[in-house]
Amino acid sequence: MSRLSPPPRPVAVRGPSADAPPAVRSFLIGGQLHRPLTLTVADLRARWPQRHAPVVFDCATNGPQHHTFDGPLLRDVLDEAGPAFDARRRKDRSRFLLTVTGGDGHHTVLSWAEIDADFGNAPILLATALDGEPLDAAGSQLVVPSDRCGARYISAITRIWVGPCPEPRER
Ligand SMILES: Nc1nc2c(c(=O)[nH]1)N[C@H]1C(S)=C(S)[C@@H](COP(=O)(O)O)O[C@H]1N2
Ligand SMILES: [Mo]
Repeated sequence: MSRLSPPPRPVAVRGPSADAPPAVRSFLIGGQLHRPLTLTVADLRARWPQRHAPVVFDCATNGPQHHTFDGPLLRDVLDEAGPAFDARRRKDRSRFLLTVTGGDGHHTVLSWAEIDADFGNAPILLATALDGEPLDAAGSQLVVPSDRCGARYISAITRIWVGPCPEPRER
């Protein structure tokens, strides 16, 4: 064993991205769609009309949260992706589901009917800004103004899946 201690490590270890611009997060919209999409927050801002939503939601651990969000309607974005249902048939649309997944794996389920103008017509957003701060680096966040609780406000969205509910069968 050497009595010499190992040479000190360099104090400031600069990663390869130290001088690079922050990574631009993109997320996937896939599933049973005619036109799957890969989008950034900048795309969400540039390609669809923006809504503004002051919201309050309750968190089981932190209590009530007050925020404002900006961003397009989830329905408008998904309309461009083209879910593989017959858009003229309400019963066909009413069988579709969505999952929204965050960067930490937290994910939630919505039904198509929640956002469909013929059913729940909920103004659910894909946020481009939180309290006026752009979400380009953090990633988009799901905004569910009609929810009392914050658990579906999925942040750092990485993936949205759209597809039909499997046909229920008797055991
Ligand atoms: N990706 C991701 N999004 C999430 C969560 C999470 O754990 N992961 N927690 C949810 C919950 S429980 C709440 S109340 C809201 C707000 O949480 P925050 O106050 O910690 O931001 O974010 C929601 N979005
Ligand atoms: Mo929460």
